[in-house]
Amino acid sequence: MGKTIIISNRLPVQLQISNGSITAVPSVGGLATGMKSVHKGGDSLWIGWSGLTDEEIPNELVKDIDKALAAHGAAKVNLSDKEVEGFYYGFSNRTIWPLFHYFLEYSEFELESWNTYKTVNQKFADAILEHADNNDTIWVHDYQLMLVPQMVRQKRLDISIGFFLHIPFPSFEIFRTLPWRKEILEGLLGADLIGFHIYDYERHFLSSVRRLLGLEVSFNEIYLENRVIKVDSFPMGIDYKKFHDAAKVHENTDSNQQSELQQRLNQHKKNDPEAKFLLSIDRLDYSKGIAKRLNAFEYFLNKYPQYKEKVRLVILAVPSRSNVPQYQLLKKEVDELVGRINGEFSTVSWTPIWYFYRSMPFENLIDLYTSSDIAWLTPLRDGMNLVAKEYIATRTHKTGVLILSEMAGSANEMNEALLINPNNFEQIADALNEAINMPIEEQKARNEVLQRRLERYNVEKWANSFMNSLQAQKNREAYNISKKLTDSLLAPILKKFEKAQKRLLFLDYDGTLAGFHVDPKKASPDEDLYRLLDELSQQKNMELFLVSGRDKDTFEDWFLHKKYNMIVEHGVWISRKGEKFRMLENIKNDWMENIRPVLESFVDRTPGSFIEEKNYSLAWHYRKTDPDFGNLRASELNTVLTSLIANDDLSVLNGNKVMEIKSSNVNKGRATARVLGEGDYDFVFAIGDDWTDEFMFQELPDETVTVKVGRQKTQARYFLDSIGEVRGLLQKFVE
Ligand code: GDG
Repeated sequence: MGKTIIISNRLPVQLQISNGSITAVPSVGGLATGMKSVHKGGDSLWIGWSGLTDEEIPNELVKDIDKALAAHGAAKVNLSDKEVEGFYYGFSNRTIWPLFHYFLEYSEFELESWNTYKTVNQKFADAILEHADNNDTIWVHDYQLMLVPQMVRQKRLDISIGFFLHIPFPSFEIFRTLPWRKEILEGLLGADLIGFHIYDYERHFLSSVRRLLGLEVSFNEIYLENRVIKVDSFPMGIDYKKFHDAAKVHENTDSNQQSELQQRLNQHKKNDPEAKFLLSIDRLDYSKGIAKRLNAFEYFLNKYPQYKEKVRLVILAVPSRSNVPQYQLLKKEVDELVGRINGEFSTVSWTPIWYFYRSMPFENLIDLYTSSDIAWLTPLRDGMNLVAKEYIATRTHKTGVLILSEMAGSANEMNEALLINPNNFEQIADALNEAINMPIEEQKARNEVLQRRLERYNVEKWANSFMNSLQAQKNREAYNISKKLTDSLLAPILKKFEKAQKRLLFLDYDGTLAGFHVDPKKASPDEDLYRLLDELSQQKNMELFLVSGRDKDTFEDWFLHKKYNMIVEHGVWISRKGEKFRMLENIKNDWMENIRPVLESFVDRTPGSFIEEKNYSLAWHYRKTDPDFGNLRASELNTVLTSLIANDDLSVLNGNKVMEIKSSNVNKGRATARVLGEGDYDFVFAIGDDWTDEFMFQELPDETVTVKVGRQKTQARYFLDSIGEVRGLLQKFVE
């Protein structure tokens, strides 16, 4: 097994330069801890920016820095002041961050910072390429590096790449406003596995992929020409043990050994044992809803005045991105709000809000968590929110109440918390009241469940389950029954073909020999295809059949003059060597009168869809409709039809963006097996791309060479990735 390469904007170590020498100190952030099990020893490398720009690093220290980083299994990407400005403060934090958190009005679309984002992403990709071998596994983190997967993929087709997004992926309606939306999606699609915190983000992403790139998505898989990408949700956990153990140590520390902060907190508790501490901890970021929370606090104090002098709100706001104007404005707003509310409600013995604008050491964080009766977290949008999880982990006696915004990803797994809508002040005030009065037994019952879950699905589990899923994706091809028809697998087949006395070829048309067109009538054969089919069908000892679901008139137009053998309408009609079509199966079409109005009602309600009328079947096409809506309507139609046709000999075929209703007696499998039975063939070959071709793969005898176009599940023995590859293969039969 190869090594693992982790890539994130920042390295998990902090560089400190003092007195001309350099030290690298590991950082303690969630990601660094979470990745511990993945980033271990000599078989892993972490690539990222060191936090110092080119201008800040003295020339004579460059080598020392590399050495210091290497000791932590890390390598740096060099960035200039200007690059950090355009890439990090610019595109990442003035375009993507606000947009992905639904702050459309804060999102700036600047061509120059987009260009810097591309340049810097390329730098990260180059750093990976410099270190990566083909059997390595690459894990790219977060919104700053969304183009990296594709940049690496271009150079290394077979390398395994995973991507995890730590922030929300917005709904299509928001995402579509980004001028470079396609480039971002294509960048991400370089990965084999794309992970999100929760299913909603996954669903939004898949919807954008379908609508903006028009790619085929089936459940949580995206089908590209030559690869399948898996999309899944992996809710990030915390290092539960670290927080829980720290809280236990804290509990057993003598009061005179405790931090100054803790001693002050104790003092306040002693003065008024009934008073409650409410805590909120966030980076000072507009997505965290700090200003709204302050307004809600004011609302609460007015609605429940009995809590004046009885509750204290402790706000720890960690400085963040202070180069970005929106953050400077927010700082001002929060300063003013705290001042105004404290001015309005303070008494000589009580200040309602304690506001800390700074970062605190871990020890003080634990002081705050363990001393607070209620954690009150109200992000307007938050990918996950780890603070909520950390608070619960430190509650060693299982007391304490968590009030959490339903807009945080963590709300999905923390149903036992009091979940609120951060815009609903009435609800928030009532939740605070409920939390203050919640019986101890209820607090314990809720936290018991929460703790068990957090302990089980901790951050290490998160990292491992992502890596396992990435590995499984890599192995997928190996386990697939259907194998890619490579040159080495093809060689013995060609030999058999050459030696054969009588060959029979069944070729599906749409999606196999020719591409799809929104208007099926326009997908007519090109000159190259005619030439290829001419050469094939004129070979000695060769019977070639085009096998299609298409109507006989179209195939008559396109191919009758060529005298190719044809089976159309899934096996209703057959024509050999230019003869007129005759019926292969004796079937009725009187049912069509009843079914047509049903389809028409779906056409009326589904813009872009239409009915294709064949002699013995009806097809409802929805390739031109909005993809999500089309799929929805298709499953609705399926339900309606299934109940309608229960007693007739009819079946519904779900093809590629088409649903076809036809007699159950007819399918490509039955038709081809019949043809096969009429001769004595020693080489049989069948190829097709969709569900209707599976009938051939099933019915034809085992020794048939069956080939599926595309990587969806199939009964075929082999698969090819594209129409180009199909034609290449047929060309080899000619040669
Ligand atoms: C992004 C997404 C997603 C905070 N103040 C101090 C301090 N912290 C630590 C907390 C916690 C972390 O910082 C904050 O994590 P969050 O998850 O709450 O938020 P973001 O920073 O916005 O993180 C978020 C996360 O990525 C992971 O995927 O959950 O949605 O926005 O661990 O403890 N630590 C110390 N001093 C502080 O003053 N030592």
